Amino acid sequence: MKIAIVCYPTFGGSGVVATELGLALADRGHEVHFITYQQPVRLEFLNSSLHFHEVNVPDYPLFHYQPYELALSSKLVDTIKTYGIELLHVHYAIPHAYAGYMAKQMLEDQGIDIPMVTTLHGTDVTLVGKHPFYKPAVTFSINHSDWVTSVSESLKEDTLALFDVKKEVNVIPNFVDFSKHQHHSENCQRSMITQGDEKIITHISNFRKVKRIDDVIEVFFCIQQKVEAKLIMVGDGPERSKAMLRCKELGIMDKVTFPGKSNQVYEILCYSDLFILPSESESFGLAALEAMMMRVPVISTNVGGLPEVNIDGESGYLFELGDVAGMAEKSIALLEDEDRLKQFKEQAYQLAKRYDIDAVVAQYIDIYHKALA
Ligand code: GMT
Repeated sequence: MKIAIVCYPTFGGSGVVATELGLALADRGHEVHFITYQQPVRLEFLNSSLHFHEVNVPDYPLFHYQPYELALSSKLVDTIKTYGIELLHVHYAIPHAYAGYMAKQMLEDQGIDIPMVTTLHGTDVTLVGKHPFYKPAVTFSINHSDWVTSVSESLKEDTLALFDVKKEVNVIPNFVDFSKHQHHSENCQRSMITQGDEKIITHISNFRKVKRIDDVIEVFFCIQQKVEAKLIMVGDGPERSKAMLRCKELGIMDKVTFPGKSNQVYEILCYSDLFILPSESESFGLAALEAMMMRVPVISTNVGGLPEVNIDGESGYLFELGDVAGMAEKSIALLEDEDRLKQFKEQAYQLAKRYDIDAVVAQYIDIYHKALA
């Protein structure tokens, strides 16, 4: 199949899933064309099966806002025609499903029928999409997609509750590629971060408000009072400088590192003992799944799709939103009990296997065949 993928090219979960899916499709003999404003971060190389087409938005002083959707839909029409693309898969409804629908209409006008699959990732529904300014356009785009997928049962329920959806929403979860990252589990460079017996706690996110970065810091503050530990805060975003300030106020800056956006996520997870994700909303929690694949137990809230991924008492623990004391108490108990920690690490790894790439990519391919039929 010749497939066009539209996604955000950044470190965000939806961009990572879209890129890893495209790479997996190319591995399985399909021709994949990424269409976005920048080469996706995980798309390191291009070849005859993997193409990247940049969407340029020319600056024009008349426009207060430059029309990205317009440029994207024109680029889609052009690329789909030039390469004979058979199917369009858009990740994140805003504005991709909307631009995709426009491209479909323009192509239909020229006698070309291209099916569109829309994957909903989370904030395109739960935070941004439901805003009255966007809701009519998001509802329309979902209802005019040929096939719709969501990354968890929880996101499907939210979508059906928040929008007047006339389409079936198919759950296809996020995934991880065990074979690709197996080598990251060997020879962990723990001495890069600690010389002693300190435990290593990790958080990875885009540092948006929804991630409750303050809670990560507060939980760690309690942990380090009882257990020798270090905290690694991977990623960047609006809450990062506030988090650094809070660490200074609490006098723990020497125990916390902020490496920023990193391509070494798996290397860091390799030597991590615990992963903290106290999000206010999380449609799936790809970062938690990646941690589990790397044998890192997860301390998370029980919101959104997180209880589908992180199994309470097995791969980690789940807490009510904002229960910092509870998170700290269970983290300390786990970190102080070497045998239990070892058992949780193994259980996290085994539970992550439910989301191995092969089974999940097969579900997408199945949807593509149905869309083409
Ligand atoms: O987590 C983010 O804020 C980024 C966001 C995105 O769209 O890039 O992630 C969402 O999609 C991921 C991939 O499907 C999910 O694993 C994340 O849980 C989801 N984030 C939220 O719902 C907050």
